[in-house]
Amino acid sequence: MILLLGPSGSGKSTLLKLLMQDSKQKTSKNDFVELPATIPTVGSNINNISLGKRSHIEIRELGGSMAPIWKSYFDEAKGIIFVIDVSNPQQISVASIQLKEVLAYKLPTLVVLNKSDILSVTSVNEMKYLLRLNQLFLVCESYMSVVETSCQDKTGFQDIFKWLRTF
Ligand SMILES: Nc1nc2c(ncn2[C@@H]2O[C@H](COP(=O)(O)OP(=O)(O)OP(=O)(O)O)[C@@H](O)[C@H]2O)c(=O)[nH]1
Ligand SMILES: [Mg+2]
Repeated sequence: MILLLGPSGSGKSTLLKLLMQDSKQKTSKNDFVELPATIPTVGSNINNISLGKRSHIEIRELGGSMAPIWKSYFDEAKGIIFVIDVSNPQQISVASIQLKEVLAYKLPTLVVLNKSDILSVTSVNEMKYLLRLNQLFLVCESYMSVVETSCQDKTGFQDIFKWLRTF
């Protein structure tokens, strides 16, 4: 089981829905998609993602509002996808603190810089700087990967599938 974590509204449920759709029927990058409707996740949201050749992986989203009890799920997890909304500078300090807590578990972790399609006053590079991603990478390089994504045009989706196939 892979845990899908990150602050409220960063796009976890949206990503999960679209990954599931993509794993069923092949759509290509830059197919501009209408984002599926989501509501804030209360509790958790579990889905099986097919990875082809009869293999699949279970992904469990825990809503951002459940952050105080995320840690009770870490024992069962093989890896973590941590989703950050890079268009939201107001949430960056929360995201940064949560990410450090998550990385302390030393599980394979994919940091997803989502909503890269939205032009914000703070650029994606500035967000990376504010998250101290380079410094974190120096310490956590052996188990941490980073990908920029957009659920709007599926940027980065192939990299997420590639990471999932390493389990
Ligand atoms: N433009 C844009 N909007 C996105 C993207 N990903 C998600 N959204 C929107 O962001 C909002 C929140 O998305 P959710 O997937 O519900 O967020 P969540 O992380 O599951 O939130 P919680 O369950 O409350 O923790 C929705 O309106 C989505 O349509 C993206 O890549 N680009
Ligand atoms: Mg959700």
